[in-house]
Amino acid sequence: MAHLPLFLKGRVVKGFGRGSKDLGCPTANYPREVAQSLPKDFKAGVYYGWAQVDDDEVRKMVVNIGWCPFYQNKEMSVETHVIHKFDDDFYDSMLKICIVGYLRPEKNFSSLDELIEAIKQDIENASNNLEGESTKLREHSFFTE
Ligand code: ADP
Ligand code: RBF
Ligand code: MG
Repeated sequence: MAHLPLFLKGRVVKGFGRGSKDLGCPTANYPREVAQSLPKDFKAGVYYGWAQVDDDEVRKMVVNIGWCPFYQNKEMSVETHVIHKFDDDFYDSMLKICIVGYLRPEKNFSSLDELIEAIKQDIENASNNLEGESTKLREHSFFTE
């Protein structure tokens, strides 16, 4: 996959307010500038890698980059689900991510349940793939500088 690994950082902003949290999958949204800063030919889809909220520990994540065909967004968005149970929201925190690998293209679904099922599977695949990765990127100076 071209452009990987890819490092991104930015403040967490309010997203679409669709209640992804209620779907069991809150997604920390980046400001539009971050999406606009991606390489022009970056392929939309679901990716996995490492994430860090402020100077917290580096954790596994899945990130959806694209237009969400299920909702037909007008603008490309970058939303990260950190694979960890947080006690509180972290809006306005600095979120750093390192995108390590590609999982699948964005898809349309005929029901919300199918979207939720797909996301659950993504989280499992991401977690498994990251177990097999070397820790080099997780320990990259990007996360400590
Ligand atoms: P929004 O539409 O504002 O993005 P979400 O329902 O997607 O709302 O919730 C996202 C917010 O939930 C994040 O900005 C963050 O503050 C919080 N949050 C809590 N746990 C997580 C997590 N594991 N991954 C991502 N965001 C989380
Ligand atoms: N939206 C889609 O329309 N199609 C998808 O295939 C899709 N896959 C996603 C995979 C993951 C891991 C995550 C976190 C989100 C995905 N979304 C997808 C975006 C989802 O629609 C979005 O998080 C909610 O609409 C909240 O903004
Ligand atoms: Mg969100």
